[in-house]
Amino acid sequence: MGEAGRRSNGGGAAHPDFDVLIVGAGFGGMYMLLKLRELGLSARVLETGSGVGGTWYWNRYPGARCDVESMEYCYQFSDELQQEWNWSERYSPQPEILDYANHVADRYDLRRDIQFDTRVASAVFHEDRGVWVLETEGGEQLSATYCVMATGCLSSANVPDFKGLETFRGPWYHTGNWPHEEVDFSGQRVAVIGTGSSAIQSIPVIAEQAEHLYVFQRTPNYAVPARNTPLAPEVRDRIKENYAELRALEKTTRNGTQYPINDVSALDVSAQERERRFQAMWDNGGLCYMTSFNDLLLSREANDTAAEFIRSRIRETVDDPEKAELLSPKSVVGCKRLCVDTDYYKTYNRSNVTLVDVSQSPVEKITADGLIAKGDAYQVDTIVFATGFDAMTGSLNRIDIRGRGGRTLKDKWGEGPRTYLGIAVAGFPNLFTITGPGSPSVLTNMLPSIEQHVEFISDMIDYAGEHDRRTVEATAEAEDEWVGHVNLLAGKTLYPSCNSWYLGVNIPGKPRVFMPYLGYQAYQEKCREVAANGYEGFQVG
Ligand code: N01
Repeated sequence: MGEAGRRSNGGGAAHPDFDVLIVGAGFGGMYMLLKLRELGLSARVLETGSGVGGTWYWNRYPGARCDVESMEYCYQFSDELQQEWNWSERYSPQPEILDYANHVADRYDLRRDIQFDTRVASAVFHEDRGVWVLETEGGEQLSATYCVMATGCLSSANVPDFKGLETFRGPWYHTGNWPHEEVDFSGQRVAVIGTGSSAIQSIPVIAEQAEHLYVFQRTPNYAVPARNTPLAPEVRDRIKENYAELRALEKTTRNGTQYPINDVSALDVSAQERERRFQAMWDNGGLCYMTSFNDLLLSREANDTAAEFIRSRIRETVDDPEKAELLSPKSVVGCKRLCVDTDYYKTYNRSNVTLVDVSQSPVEKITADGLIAKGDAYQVDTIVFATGFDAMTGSLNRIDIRGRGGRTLKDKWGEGPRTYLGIAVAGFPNLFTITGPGSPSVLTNMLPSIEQHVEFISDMIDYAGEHDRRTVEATAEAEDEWVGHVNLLAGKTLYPSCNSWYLGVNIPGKPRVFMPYLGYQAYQEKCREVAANGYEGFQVG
């Protein structure tokens, strides 16, 4: 048991209420709670929703499923848990992932330390007492030595400021904040705004139900087929028998999945070999398409070959050449997160689907019974905003977080997020972020990245307790160096070349900074080194 645990008995005036407060009961918050319990520490999780699951609790839109394969997108900290759970499809649908999250919560009796229906409004570090005081929107105050933000990377839904939205008579929904009741589009005219991953998953399903679907596309996106299929029990059992090997392999790849990159330049092989390789990845399905060659995100010329392969598939699939052209992106493939689809492009062959190109002039306004774009009125019964998220920093910035000297995190991050390892922020002692900006997070399989962060943070808290220290804080030097390193790596790639949410460009006024860290293995190695050197770069005081 760590020293912090031994000291805490909750509630007294001189003592904080808990050793640790955790914000968010998604996969990060749940595992954090479990690890802290193992250390004998007292912890409480504060969660806005009425249940566990985080992103999978909120993103209930039709067709929502994970774009990482089920057998990989799950916890690996317990072999019993891995062995007892049976995924039914290659890519799990959202309801099954939510069932899994609930199963984990039941199995480890997590709910007794989770306070649901509680949104945290502020988190303030009291320097005199060395404690964090969190205040909920309901006015409740809770204190703890440590505060862990498990608030998710894509949790702050973005509904752009469309003129006239308040006048719309019908219902409207955001994919990232979907109702818990089933939404039935039968016989309705529906507008979907946006063509990112969420739209690409939901459009084919909505089109099957709706009387007419209008898709408002500002920028086309690249999508590769998922090739989703039921998981045959013998396939699942074979993976389970070899889970240790699969997990070991994942630790060696660029994004923490089973697909190693083909370490050859796309430009060093013949056109035939290139085509063969792209076709093989296309036939396999999923995000592994970007592993076809090692320079797809380093060389524009190499990238063009991968992009053109997808454009050819779009032209083959979409009957109307004009529509096919509109649906064909011209940007760098993979610069925005690649989308994984089931029948997305084919959906545009349906007579009840209209593609509205708003690339040159935006949706002008929303009226009582529809939308106006390019001077034309579109009458619709329902609007679906598939307009994305204020990614990586949004869910942190909407909490009033104050560190030393009362400085707000929002102010500190005014020019873009600054962290050490995506885990800690100088000036904000004992505050940790799970998969925060500056860590590989969204560029990897999130589950292993979450587990690695949780284990790093719990080990560090335990280390501080064992050494009878009460504060753990990133030094300004370590933070500066890390921020410089994150930017340097991003600058060597094609990632900064498009307007992606990785850069924050989708949110008006947000500084253009590439937020995730590029290099899953190098990152893990760095974290191991930092820990082995007594948490180098942190002041444990
Ligand atoms: O959001 P996005 P998303 N007028 O930001 C458009 C993860 N995810 O929810 O590109 C008109 O990608 C915007 O247009 P543009 C995944 O990591 C995972 O789809 O800015 N259009 C774009 O087309 C993903 O990358 C899964 O020009 C407007 C769209 O809205 C991330 O979440 C499933 C507009 C937003 O696309 C975000 O995906 C789903 C406006 N004013 C999502 N404003 C998994 O499988 C925005 N748009 C795990």
